[in-house]
Amino acid sequence: MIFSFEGIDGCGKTTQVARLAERLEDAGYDVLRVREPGGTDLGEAVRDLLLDTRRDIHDMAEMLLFSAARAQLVTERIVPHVQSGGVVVCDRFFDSTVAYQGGGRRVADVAWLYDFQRRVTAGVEPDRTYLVRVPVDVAATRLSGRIAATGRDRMEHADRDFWVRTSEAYDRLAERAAQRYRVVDGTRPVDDIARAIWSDAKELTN
Ligand code: Z5A
Repeated sequence: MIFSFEGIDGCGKTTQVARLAERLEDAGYDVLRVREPGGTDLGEAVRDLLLDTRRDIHDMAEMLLFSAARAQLVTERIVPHVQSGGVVVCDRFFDSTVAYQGGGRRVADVAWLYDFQRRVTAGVEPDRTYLVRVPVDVAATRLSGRIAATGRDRMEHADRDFWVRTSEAYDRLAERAAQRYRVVDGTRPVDDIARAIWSDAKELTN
């Protein structure tokens, strides 16, 4: 069983990834929690490349780097864990590339990119994806404290239109893959969101 969490930066998905992973562990599941890009030696090195503000990365190269990190993560960690009966909770998965590089950067046709991602993961896809949805300005406000403290990473230098396009791309993905997606209102209190997600996840794992 694979769960993924999606949404624009600052939507609160990492908070919810931790909550769901805890609930699953308490219920006795063997849980692998991973983030993208990252989760493997190669993936963490690619993450450093992608987020480093000193690097000028072409949009197509960016898309391929996110995809390369994902291919490694799927083969090295996700597939073995699922095969041994465990549950995987992903902080982002291939929908991030479709939304950010397809919708935000407009690097390639979204339908083509979606299809390409199925090849990157050799057909592995989440059983459930939670889209934590917040308005772009709410997300920006939430991130402002961290940005003031540590500065923006390379991806966070994009302008507001990029975030709006990315957010809209997520909405289209959630419509297109409605069976897999559940959209949650990320402006609600953390505990309420966690409860709604657990109620759905519990059903799915039973
Ligand atoms: N990216 C891409 O372009 N293509 C891809 O294929 C992939 C990724 C895989 C990864 O950055 C960047 O790479 C990201 C997308 C891009 N870039 N951008 N820009 P990352 O891994 O460093 O970060 P992230 O995944 O985007 O987000 P994050 O920093 O982990 O934040 P979050 O998961 O959205 O939110 P959070 O950490 O749970 O919460 C943010 C703040 O809000 C924090 O202060 C919380 O306490 C607060 N919070 C959380 N929930 C609530 C609620 N419900 N109410 C009020 N406040 C809340």
